[in-house]
Amino acid sequence: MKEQLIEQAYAIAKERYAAVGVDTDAVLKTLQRIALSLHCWQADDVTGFENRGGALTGGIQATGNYPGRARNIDELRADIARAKSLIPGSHRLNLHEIYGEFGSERVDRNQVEPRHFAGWIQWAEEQGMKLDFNSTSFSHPKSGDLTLSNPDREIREFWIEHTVRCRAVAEEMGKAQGDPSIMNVWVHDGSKDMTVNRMKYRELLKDSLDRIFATKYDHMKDCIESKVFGIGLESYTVGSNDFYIGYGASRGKMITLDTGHFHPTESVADKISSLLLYTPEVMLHVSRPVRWDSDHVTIVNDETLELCKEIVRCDALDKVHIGLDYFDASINRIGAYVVGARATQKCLIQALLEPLATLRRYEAAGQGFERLALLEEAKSLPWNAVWDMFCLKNGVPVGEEFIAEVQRYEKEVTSKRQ
Ligand code: RNT
Ligand code: ZN
Repeated sequence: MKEQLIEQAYAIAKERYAAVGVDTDAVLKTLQRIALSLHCWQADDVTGFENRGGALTGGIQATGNYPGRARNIDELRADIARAKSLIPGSHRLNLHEIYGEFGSERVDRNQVEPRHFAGWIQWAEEQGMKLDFNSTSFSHPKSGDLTLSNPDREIREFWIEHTVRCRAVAEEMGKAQGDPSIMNVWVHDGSKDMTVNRMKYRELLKDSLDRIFATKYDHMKDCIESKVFGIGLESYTVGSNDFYIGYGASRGKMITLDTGHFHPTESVADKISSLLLYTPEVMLHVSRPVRWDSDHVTIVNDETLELCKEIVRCDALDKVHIGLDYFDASINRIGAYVVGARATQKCLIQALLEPLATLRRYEAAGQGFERLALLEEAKSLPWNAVWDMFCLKNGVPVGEEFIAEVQRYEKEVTSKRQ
């Protein structure tokens, strides 16, 4: 009965969309091809497996202490697999260096090797997931306020070595999976109070990056992520937006746009078209800033919708890689994965269902009223019927049914963790 209802609703939606020149079957096929890169760090509040017992540093914070955090690799993998089973489509997994399989070995950041990720490579293959990667400069005794831009040569070399090794790990991942692993470099480097050395730290960061990227690889791609400020580093960020755009454009590197890393009224969606003219591809960290870079769970909101619409309007689905980046420790963590991933897909489906050809025809003819009217009408076209069909086709719970699944996993698994 339920299935029949979904099919009936889809048939009506299909006709309704056809009337505005949109092919819903084609949209379903396109959405099927869009892989989100799921961030591994939502399952354990960005803790990782180094067993240092240290706090999360580097200007980021996971607030809340909802019970059930993944405490080890097996739990993290089980949680990700569970979340994945409730998200339609095939997706990637984004690992941070601190999630390596170190066992009882004490492996410092400048000692990491591809072998520490062999287990992940194997697991990901079994799961049908491809891996992306991140160097980790936070939560370490040598993190301080400055890493790759540190004037202390020894500390700077330590982090250069770390990042160089991380690229070698990403290369191995890419080779094994027959598809480039995308490696993100985000460093928190900055200053709490005013600095009189803005240029000096940026010169050092530029030099470190040049050294890090000196090795050319064929199976990994680099991306670089800016931000406005970190907690405790409010006055100056070495890797600002301007810094990385200049660096990326001059070196042909991908820019990572984290939706929480800009001034609150700045449109991240508007950046896609400009970046794609000067940099080869774009990486996204889809998040939800609340008053600041708070990393709340992504939801369907105007910002995420506009972002997805821009990707489609720029015809850039193959050039924009969509990763998630949030960490809410105050609610069920598996549920947080599912809500954020599905919200991103709901925005994508609305973007794909936009009656773009007609809208562009209106615009070309200077018909501003008609363009505005259709944009408004498009908001209430039955996209949810197409979304339900997508879930049904993918064998995942339709609509709010996934809530019970998350609750069941909580009862059976995560609530038993101390
Ligand atoms: C921090 C950046 C960065 C991190 C992850 C854990 O502000 O957004 O991407 O969230 O690397
Ligand atoms: Zn980010």
